[in-house]
Amino acid sequence: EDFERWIRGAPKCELHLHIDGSLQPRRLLELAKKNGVALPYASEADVEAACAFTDLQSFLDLYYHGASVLRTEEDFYHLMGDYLAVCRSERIVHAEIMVEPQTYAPQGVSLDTVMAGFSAAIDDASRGWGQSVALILSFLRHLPVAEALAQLEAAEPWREHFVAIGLASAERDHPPADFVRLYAAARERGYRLTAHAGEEGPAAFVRDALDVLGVERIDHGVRAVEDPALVERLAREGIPLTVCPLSNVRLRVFDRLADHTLPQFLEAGVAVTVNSDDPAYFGGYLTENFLALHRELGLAIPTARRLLANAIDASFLSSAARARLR
Ligand code: ES4
Ligand code: ZN
Repeated sequence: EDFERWIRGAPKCELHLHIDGSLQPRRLLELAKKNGVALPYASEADVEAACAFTDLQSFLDLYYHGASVLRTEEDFYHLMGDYLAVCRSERIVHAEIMVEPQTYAPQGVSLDTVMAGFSAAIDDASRGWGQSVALILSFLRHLPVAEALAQLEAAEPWREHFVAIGLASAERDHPPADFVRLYAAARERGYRLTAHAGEEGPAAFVRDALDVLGVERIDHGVRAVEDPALVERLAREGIPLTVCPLSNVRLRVFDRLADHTLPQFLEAGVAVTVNSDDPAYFGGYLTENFLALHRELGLAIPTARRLLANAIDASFLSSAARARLR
């Protein structure tokens, strides 16, 4: 009761959110109808029933199918606007949001269409209630590095909107080393660097994301526990992990939240943060992730305060902007 009231009111940062993962079932069905995209779901309940995933790939199949309903600038405006309205109501004062242009390319949707809609929604939220947003240009690792490099080039007209690059999608068979050239090019252009690693992939992928790609923070990283020396290194070097508890349970990284290794990382002094990943598909936004940790792992207010502070420190904001959030 106390915890719930406190976490709802506390200012929070979200560092790991795929904008397509915030596509709500109601909006998905509405856009599918409007744009004439056939979906095997007739109701919101049908979509929710399809969210019983067996692994990352079974989720990604639905996720990319879902994102294929987005076609016009207005569609992208609503997608971003819906999520930023959640930020306002949940007191997520700063959000770092992954945008994945390669997801829309098969439908022939240009980056100009995508970014015109997203940037208009962000302008409205920032002028409307002072919402703070940073975008992360995220690449799909199941596609060739040459395509990612071409997309990085194509994003140049929108360069000022992106603070960092990221790497998402199927981790198995797509190791960090495949993307050395992408990360070198992005570093040269002044992007901050993050990547998914150690979600379904092994601890070695976390190490390679650090040593081969040079990332500053790790998305997920939970399988780093399999290598105690690596956990110690994450703590020593202050490498943050953007952990997504409800995502990990839905994608069967852990059978139950009670099995989650977040407490071990905290105990080891790793800068863990809590995030929602794909909240429309995984059963809850950021607040719900904290509430689930409270219920299933006994997360209490002092530790949750540490997690919230970690997220401010781990953000890609300037030091002045981070100081204002503290
Ligand atoms: C993702 Cl949970 C997760 N893992 C990897 N890639 C993703 N894209 C969207 N959600
Ligand atoms: Zn993710």
